[in-house]
Amino acid sequence: MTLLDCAGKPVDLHRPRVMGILNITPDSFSDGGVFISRDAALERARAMVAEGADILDVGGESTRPGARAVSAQEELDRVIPVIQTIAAELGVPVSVDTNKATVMREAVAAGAGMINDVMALQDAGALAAAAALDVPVCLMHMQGLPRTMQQNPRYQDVVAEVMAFLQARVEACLASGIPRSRLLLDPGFGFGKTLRHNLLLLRHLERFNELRLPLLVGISRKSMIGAVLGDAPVDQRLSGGLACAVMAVERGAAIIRTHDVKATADALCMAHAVMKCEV
Ligand code: 9MG
Repeated sequence: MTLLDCAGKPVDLHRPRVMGILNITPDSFSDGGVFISRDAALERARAMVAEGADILDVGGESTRPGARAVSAQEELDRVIPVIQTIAAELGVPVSVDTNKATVMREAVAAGAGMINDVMALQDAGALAAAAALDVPVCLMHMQGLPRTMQQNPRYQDVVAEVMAFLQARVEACLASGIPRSRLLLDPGFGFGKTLRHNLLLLRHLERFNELRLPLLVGISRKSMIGAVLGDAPVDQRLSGGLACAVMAVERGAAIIRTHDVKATADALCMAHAVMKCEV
């Protein structure tokens, strides 16, 4: 499966694609808790598209370790006006980053063409909501919940366990009427994983190809990069993120979710040129 139909906006996965992150959350912008306006979000979205974003992922609830949950209404108030505006004005598909059934429905009605769910449709009503919406869904693995997930993550074999979880979620989707052609998988870097778990997942990412679904990977600016680079602060993690992005596409990742669109698009373009060059 190499073509995603995101509500009429196709994404061809014959080459690695870039998903730009547009977080509409107070802790995502250093603005003292004031949400970005619709205009500012549109400007940022336009800039990411100009830099090479193939999809924009709009989220209204932070999933960082320790983040507090927000109500569905709060999330709707944050994301719906932004999705309406950018879906109407820009040619690229908009993905909604949510685990709530109501937000999925309203976001798709507002123009979103994809669902990115870090809870892999496990929340109440999410499977049924996604089944009723004709858009691709990214199922991500997480051990625990964002508030506590980094307290003591444990696995016997992280790669096998994450794969088994994703396979079980694929089966749940199929049983609910979501076809394979609408599914993507994500091992969930940083979600209930130690540094070693994250490194093992990236090193062995090609094993996930056994599940025969497109892989989405998000490592951009995450703490695993900071840890490897000697406590590098968030604004010093770009090179590490690019190295991880290239390793991920070499191992089969189809989409890289990132804050740093231009640099990632260039790195993936270079990696793809090397990967497709044959004697
Ligand atoms: C919302 N979000 C934050 N990190 C993410 C990741 O690694 N993957 C996906 N699919 N979503 C993420």
